[in-house]
Amino acid sequence: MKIAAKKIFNGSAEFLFGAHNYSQIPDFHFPEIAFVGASNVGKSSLINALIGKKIAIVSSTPGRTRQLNFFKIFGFRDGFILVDMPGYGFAKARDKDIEHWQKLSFEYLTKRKNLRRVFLLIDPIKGLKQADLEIINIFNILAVSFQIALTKSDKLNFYELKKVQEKIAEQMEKWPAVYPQILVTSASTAHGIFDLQNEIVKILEKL
Ligand SMILES: Nc1nc2c(ncn2[C@@H]2O[C@H](COP(=O)(O)OP(=O)(O)OP(=O)(O)O)[C@@H](O)[C@H]2O)c(=O)[nH]1
Ligand SMILES: [Mg+2]
Repeated sequence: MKIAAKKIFNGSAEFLFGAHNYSQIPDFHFPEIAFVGASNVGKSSLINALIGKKIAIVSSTPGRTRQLNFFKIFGFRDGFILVDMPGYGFAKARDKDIEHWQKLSFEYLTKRKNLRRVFLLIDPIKGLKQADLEIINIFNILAVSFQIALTKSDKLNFYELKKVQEKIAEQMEKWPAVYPQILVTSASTAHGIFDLQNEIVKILEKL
C-alpha cells in the first residue's frame, strides 16, 4: 500500500491553472483534495513534498499564494487534483485583498461538488488560532469533511507534538465534520508524507 501510494504521487503531475475567481474554475469530474490553513503554515511546501517536486511556489513571505492553484496527479484512475489555497490571517494584506481571498475560498469550499476532503493545516508551534476556529465552524455548519494535519513537525520533539495533538483532539469532540485522525507532517524531513499520501489514496479508493 505504501509503495503504491508513493508511486502514484511521484509519477506524472502538472500545474493546471490558478483561479482568481470561482467562475474561472471549470467543472471537473476529477476528485479534489484541498489544503487550507493560515498564511505561512506550509501548504505549498506540503504539496511539493507530496508530489516530490517543486511544483507549488514556496516563500518565507506570508501571503505568497494568492489564488486557488490546481495541480493534477495522473497516476490514479483518471487522475485527481490537489488544490493549494491562499492562506488566511495574513496581517500585511490589504483589506480588499483579504475580502477577495475569503470570498474565493469560501465559494470554493462550499460549492465544489467534487471536493472530497479538506486538509486543514496547523503549525504546532502556533496551535489553533481564532481564524482556524472560524473556518472549522464553517466546515461544521456546512458539513465540509475536513482533517487536521500538523505541519513543520521538525520544529518540535515527539512529546511536544503529542501534547499539541492531545489538545486539538480534546476540542475535536465538538466538531461533527472532522475526520478524527490527526496527521503529523514535515515537508522538510518528509516525516508523515507517506501517511498523508496513503490517506489521500484511501479517500480516492472509496469513490
Ligand atoms: N522547518 C520547516 N519549515 C517549513 C516546512 N514547510 C514549510 N516551511 C517553511 O515555511 C515557510 C512558508 O511555507 P509555504 O509552503 O510557502 O507556506 P504556505 O502555507 O503555502 O504560505 P502562503 O502561500 O503564504 O499561505 C517557508 O519559509 C517554508 O520553507 C517544514 O515542514 N518545516
Ligand atoms: Mg502557499
